[in-house]
Amino acid sequence: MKTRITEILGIEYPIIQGGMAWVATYELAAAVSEAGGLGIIGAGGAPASFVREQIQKAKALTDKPFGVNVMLMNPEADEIAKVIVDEGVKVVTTGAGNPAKYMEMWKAANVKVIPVVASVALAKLMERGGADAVVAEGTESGGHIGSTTTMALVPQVVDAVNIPVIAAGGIADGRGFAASFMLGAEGVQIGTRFVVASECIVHENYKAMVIKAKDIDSAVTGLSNGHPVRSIRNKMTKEYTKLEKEGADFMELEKLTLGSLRKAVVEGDVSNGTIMAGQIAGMIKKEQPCKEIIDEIMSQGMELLNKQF
Ligand code: TUI
Repeated sequence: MKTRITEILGIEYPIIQGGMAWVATYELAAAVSEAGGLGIIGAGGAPASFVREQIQKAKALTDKPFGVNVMLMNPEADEIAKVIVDEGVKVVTTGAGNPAKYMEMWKAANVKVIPVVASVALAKLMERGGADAVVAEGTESGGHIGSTTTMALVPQVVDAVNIPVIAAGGIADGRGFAASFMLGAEGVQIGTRFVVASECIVHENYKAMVIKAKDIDSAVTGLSNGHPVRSIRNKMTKEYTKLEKEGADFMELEKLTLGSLRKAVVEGDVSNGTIMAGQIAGMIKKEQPCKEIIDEIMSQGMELLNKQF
């Protein structure tokens, strides 16, 4: 399958793995790239030195292109932006902010820049700033989210920009893949399904929570401070919501979330930790290798796209 996305990125299938903080390590990124998609290392809130090591370890596992996601609220985002250039990373995605101040440096180094956006306005701004593509991410996604659904956001972004659009949010199988293309996307970004990939290093308790989750089991915290985050409902989200109602200050809440994501991913503490996952978790039933996930999505997706009604 050839789209502007496979061409620009030099990949076999237009499937990009979400750059999930703590979850998307070099093991997962390398496995997705080896399987023909685009693996992404999620820099999340990590220090620049850690991100450099992750990049070097991914290079040791794959010769195929992979990317790095820069979470723009990371206090070391400036340094990480430079590490990406230094290490010759081919693709960068960004989240939770506007990457305009890094665009010139990345473009000069021939890094493909794909900002993740949750609105038409930011998509247009990014196109004007020289982005190679955008990920239009709907509110179905896990983690930091916007408010518009994938179904409504993707066609509006497709109409607003000339660069290729990658759909994200609520996509986990061939049906979501085919639907995205019907909306005008030229690629998909998939996060939650890769959380349960065999190569994903999250704690088995985290994977079990994603597999166990039903359609209505996610909660959105942080709406009151303008930084909404979707995760699976548990003791942590209930406590966070209570603190929010009591008027806790933003930085206090932010620290709580970032620290608790690590708690769930690394320690497997799924009651005090944050289990970031999208609404599609309810459909994900088992752990599988990345190659199997990608092959399944592609064969089901292509069959649907070729179907005559
Ligand atoms: O970034 C994401 N998803 C994320 S980042 C993350 S790490 C984190 N953990 C705890 C609290 C906060 C962050 C977990 N998941 N997705 C892409 C995305 N970007 N969704 C929404 C946005 C976004 C939001 C506001 C992009 C830009 C924006 O403002 C633009 C501006 O002009 O500042």
